Amino acid sequence: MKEKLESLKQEALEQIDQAQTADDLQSVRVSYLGKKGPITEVLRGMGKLPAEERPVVGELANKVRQVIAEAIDEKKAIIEEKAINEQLEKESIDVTLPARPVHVGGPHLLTRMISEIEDLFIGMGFEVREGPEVETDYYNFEALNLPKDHPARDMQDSFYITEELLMRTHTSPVQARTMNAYKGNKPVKMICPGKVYRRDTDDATHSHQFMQVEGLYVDKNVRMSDLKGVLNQFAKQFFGEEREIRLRPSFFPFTEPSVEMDISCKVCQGEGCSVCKKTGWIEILGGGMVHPRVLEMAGYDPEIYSGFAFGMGPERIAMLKYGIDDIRHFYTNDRRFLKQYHQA
Ligand code: 2U9
Repeated sequence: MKEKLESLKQEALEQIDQAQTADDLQSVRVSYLGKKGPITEVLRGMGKLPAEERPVVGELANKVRQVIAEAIDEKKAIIEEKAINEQLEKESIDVTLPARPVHVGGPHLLTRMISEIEDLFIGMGFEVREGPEVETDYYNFEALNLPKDHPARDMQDSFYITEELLMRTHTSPVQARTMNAYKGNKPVKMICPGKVYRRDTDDATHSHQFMQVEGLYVDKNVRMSDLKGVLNQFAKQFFGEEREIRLRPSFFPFTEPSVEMDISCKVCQGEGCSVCKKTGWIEILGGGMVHPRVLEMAGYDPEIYSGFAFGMGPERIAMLKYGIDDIRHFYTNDRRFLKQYHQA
């Protein structure tokens, strides 16, 4: 019996030694130490042994069982460690590889233009206000001296939602709403940047949706010279100290008199070139003294109050500043275009 146990032990240790996987070990465990295994069988058959041999064989069988179990546990730890090492080897990271580029976004060129314009006007005491993009016919047209029969109200020119509601065609309703809210008895000094909508066919210089920044200053004794001073300050700070401005007579229904402002051409210093169409001047905005009827409709007495207003298109300004030849670049989001104007 002793020899049998001894040879079982040797056999099991050899198989443990040869085991490659946790499964191999498990089958060794089942076949040698399981309920139907040879050691259990020896223990079961002890009853047939002479009484004096029983404790010796019993002790030996338990010892063999213990040796095999310990050998299995030891080998199991070795196999597990090997598996972990193999996995670590497989998953190791080459820290010397160059990192994948991270594409960092930044404010859109138009967003930057608008914040620069805002900063300059805030510096001159203007506040920034915003308003709804879906407007009533009253605030978009009527309150701005564009009566029912005015050609600008043609259904073909604006995106109407109902007879009374449309996508605003300019940001001027924000100014009209602000004056109304101030109830005709306090000064208004504001600019309003935002999106506007017109039913146009998109091409290099037209877009059915574009941006505007408009300004309004209403107070007692506001004059045309104040408009000229503010716009001159803006033009010099935005385009460069060396730029000159000039005002030309123009017409808008909401201002009287109305003007358009040009800046001297940077490319030819006023000599005349292809950029300024040989005039030496480039048009950048429109403005004028708020029409007395507009003041009146908003609750301001035109005998006491006067004001100036102006409007500009940030796309046009950016196109002039950076020589961009197509307004659609602002809206098609081609990263090759956008990233040229990224600023950290
Ligand atoms: C109120 C009264 C008057 C706003 C004005 C302009 C002249 C103007 C255009 C320039 C290019 C818009 O971006 S653009 O298409 N705007 O020329 N805008 S005066 O006048 C107002 C506004 C509100 C209550």
